[in-house]
Amino acid sequence: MAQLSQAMQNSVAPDEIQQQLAAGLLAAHAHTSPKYLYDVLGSRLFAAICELPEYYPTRTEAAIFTQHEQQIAAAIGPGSVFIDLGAGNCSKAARLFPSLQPRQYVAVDISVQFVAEAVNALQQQFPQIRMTCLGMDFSAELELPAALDMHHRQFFYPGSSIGNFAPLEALMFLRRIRKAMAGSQSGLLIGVDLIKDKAILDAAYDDSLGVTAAFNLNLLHHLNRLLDADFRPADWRHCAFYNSGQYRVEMHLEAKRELTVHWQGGGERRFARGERIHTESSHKYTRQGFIDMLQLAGFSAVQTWSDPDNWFMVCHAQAA
Ligand code: AVI
Repeated sequence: MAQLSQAMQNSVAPDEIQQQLAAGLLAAHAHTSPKYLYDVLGSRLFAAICELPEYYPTRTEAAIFTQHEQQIAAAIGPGSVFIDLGAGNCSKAARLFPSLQPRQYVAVDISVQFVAEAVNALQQQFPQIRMTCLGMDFSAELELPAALDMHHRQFFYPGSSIGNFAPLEALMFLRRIRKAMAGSQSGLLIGVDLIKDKAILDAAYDDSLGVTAAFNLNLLHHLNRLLDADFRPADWRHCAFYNSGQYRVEMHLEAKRELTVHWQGGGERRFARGERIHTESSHKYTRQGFIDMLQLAGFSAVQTWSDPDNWFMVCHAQAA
């Protein structure tokens, strides 16, 4: 059985979560952190997004892994402690196990319930790999158990999740990962979405089946639970577009009519018709721009692999 370490949950205390959420909702431009998109249903909806024809990042990244598997495995080397940040259903890491042959797999995710189920199933398939599961909001702080071997730590951050940080936050996050690599032979394998045509990006975040819309609107159910709020998803519409000036896709929820939302402790906010809550940004990079960021964060020997259209990039970087 995978070792499940719920005690490692270092997410902020419920009061603090409520204060942060209320502050975001009361800001002039209302906003929420994208991490709240991932309750259990949100994680399942995101897994469905990854299957959509319009959502190219998952399949493009998977094709890059397949095409360059041997070179990636050579960059990482066998016997690593493979630390999967935002592991979700663990399928991306599991695909690489036969070529990477890690000695230990550490699946880290904010949604501990979701990841624990996946790790337990995976352990049956790969009994030779020691598996650990950590429930942790690693976007805020990356504190790994002291017992975890320092040597040959290889962090895995696929799917261009780095894009959900603003560029300065992304740099700080990469620095935190770099700091967690005190031992020798450590590195980072990361997937990054690249700048491309607006029409392709718009479709990827506003698909024809409405799965991304459901993913975005489900945030309101999660907020209702976290804040004891009275959001009604039917009053809101999904809105997503590429902002070419900021090199990012933005996701918003837009009020269909004038309304007031209330939450516990007497909090409330009036939204005019058409007013929005900014729920996620997904930043896109150039190849060189991202390599520069890795180097600024203290990494070196960056290797990159891409698809023929240069839509997506996988990088491996070593701890300098
Ligand atoms: C998890 N993350 C990289 C996804 C993205 O593309 O920014 C989340 C997502 N949001 C809407 N579709 C997918």
